[in-house]
Parts: sequence; structure tokens; C-alpha cells
Amino acid sequence: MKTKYNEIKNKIDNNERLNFDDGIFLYNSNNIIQTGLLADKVKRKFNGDKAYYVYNQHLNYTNICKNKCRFCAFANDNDDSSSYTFSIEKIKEEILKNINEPITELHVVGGLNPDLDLKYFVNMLKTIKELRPNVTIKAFTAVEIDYLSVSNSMTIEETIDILKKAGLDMLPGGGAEVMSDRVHDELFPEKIGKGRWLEIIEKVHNAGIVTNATMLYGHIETIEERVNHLIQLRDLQDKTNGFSAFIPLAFHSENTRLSHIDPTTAYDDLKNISIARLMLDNFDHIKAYWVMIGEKLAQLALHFGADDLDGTIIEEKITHTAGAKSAKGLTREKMIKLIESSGLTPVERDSFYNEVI
Ligand code: V47
Repeated sequence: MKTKYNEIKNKIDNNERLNFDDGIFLYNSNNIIQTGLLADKVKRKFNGDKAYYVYNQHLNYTNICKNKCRFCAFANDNDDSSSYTFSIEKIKEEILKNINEPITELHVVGGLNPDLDLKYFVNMLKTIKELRPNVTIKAFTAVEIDYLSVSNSMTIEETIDILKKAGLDMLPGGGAEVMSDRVHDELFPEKIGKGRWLEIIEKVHNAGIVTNATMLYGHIETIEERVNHLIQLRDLQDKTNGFSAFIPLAFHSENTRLSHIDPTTAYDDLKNISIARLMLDNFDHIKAYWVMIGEKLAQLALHFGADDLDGTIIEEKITHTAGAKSAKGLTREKMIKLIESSGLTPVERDSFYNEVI
């Protein structure tokens, strides 16, 4: 009798798309070796034995946020003692601090701070480009784009156009969390929902700007909601081809209003990587984000469907505020070592997966 696993294997071998039931089967199966083997096969089809990393720096310009998502430890109120907002001078300082490092990407995101106007964002982008003309500015999730557009009574297209002219090159993948109305209403009701996230990302892609996509897992979401999330991303990718990488984000609960939730397990982390690789047949890259799952598991994930470890980062704040035990940044040497010792070929890339030589 043909087992469900063989049916999925045949689909993979014949380049046939997996459906919702296949995704559910894979999440329910604890045979992660089998799932991982399939995912590795697909990974090799896309990226051979390459494993990528990027020399990047994170910059979180403010932690003041009006959204109050229950899963977030980073957000502060204006009058909290740990709240902060970088002035343009402070942003300059943060860039200059690492100016001798061969950074090719700046990852810039922050909270929704009502005190920041459009001029601030334009100045920030221009300042970064002046100091680092050759870096890719990967900045602002669809949530920030929505906020800027609504608070300045501009269309999404106008907002993107202004930011693009000021230096915006690419968008990171955050903000969608899990595209389910149920999870939205329970965990992040103040934040834009899936319809608006998808609408904005489609417009960003149509403006010629590439984005990533993420999924925050390990809180209250069901496996059905995870699979639906992947399928919604895949559908949009069919339409726009504007997604670059998919990054599963493991929930960290410390200092959040969900602190009763246990950390994700290695099994679940690897499953999310592998199943993403198998379901997202139109995504070129799956990232094992070492910050969230730790260096060692991220290294292992390179044989379970991932082809990218993300980057050097310098100083990660969002997950560390929520209790991440990983380092705050990694050296290039460390990234190379992690990849080489897993038998793969390290490739330093820029934000668009061009090799950096
Ligand atoms: O959207 C917030 C998540 C995201 C927590 O595109 C949390 O290259 C875990 O999107 N535990 C921001 N996760 C990070 C992000 C990202 C990271 C690395 C690379 C890229 C990329 C994008 O972090 C948020 C949210 O989903 N997040 N709080 C938490 N407690």
C-alpha cells in the first residue's frame, strides 16, 4: 500500500506541489529524518551544497510601540524607564561605531512610535546612505509601512515611493506573525491583520522591492494555521515572485504576556524549517535564523532544508529582550566555521543573494 510519505516523496520527485493535507501530515509525523531528507533534496535542488550568510547589522531605532502585541517583549510605552528612540545623531553614531566592518546590509526595524514623523524616516534613510553608500537598507515591515501611510494620509504606493527615493532597498519579513484571524484577535489585535499585510507586501513587490517573509511559531497557533500561513505566502509568491527568503521565527516567551509558554523544541524548530522548504516550492531560500534557534541547531538545520544562517547582526535586541540565550552577534569566522564543519560550502552573500567576493 502506498503510504502518505511515499505519496509526498513522489510529488517532490515529480516537482508537484504539496497541498494542505501533505503539510498537516508532515507536521503530525515525528519522523523528522524522513522529512529532513526530502527537504534536503529540495534544498540541494535550489542551492546545491551552498550555505549562505550575510555581513549585516541590526538597528532598532525605537522600542516605543503603540501596538502592544502579547508576544512581544521589546515594545515599551513612552514613559517606561527602558523606552528609547534614536535621534538621527544617535543613528549616525550607531553606524559609525561599526564603520570599519565590511557590512553589506543594514536591517532596520522599530516600534510604532507616534512621535516619529515621515521626515524622521526620510532623514534616517538618507543619513544611512550617506555614511554607507554601498549597503542595502533592508528596513520596515509592512506594519511600519501601514502606519506611515495612514498617519501621513498617503497611499501605500506614495509611501513606498518616498521611502524608496530616500534609500530603502528591501523589506524584512516580519509583521505577519501567523496569518490567522483567530491568532490575530487573541495576540495582536491592534496590529494590521493578514489581509492588510498581504495587500501591502503585494504593493511593495509591485514597486520592484523584494521582501522576505516570516512565521512566528510556538505560541497558540495550530498546525492547520501554520500550513495555511505557508500556503498564503506561496499564493502571493505565485502572483508577484517578490519574496526572497522565508524565515521561521521560534517564539521566545520571557518578559512577554505569554511567559507561561515553554520554549519551542528542537524537533519543532527542525520541522518548521523542513516543512517550509517542502511547501514553499516557489521560494529560493529558507533561513535558519541562528539568533532564535541557537548556533548549533541552525547548523543542523542546514541539512534539514535551510540554506542560509542569516548574518553577523552585531547586536540583536528583539529576541534577546524575550530571553534568547544565543550570542548577540557572530563573527564572519564563526559563520564560516559553522557551515564548513557541516560539510557545506560557505558563501557570503549580499541581501539579494549575490556572492560577495
Ligand atoms: O515580526 C517579536 C518576531 C519579528 C518575538 O527578513 C518574536 O531577514 C520570537 O522579522 N519571540 C522581527 N520572535 C524579526 C524579523 C526578522 C528577523 C531576522 C531576519 C529577518 C529578515 C526578519 O520578530 C517580529 C515578530 O514576528 N518577534 N517578538 C518573540 N518574543
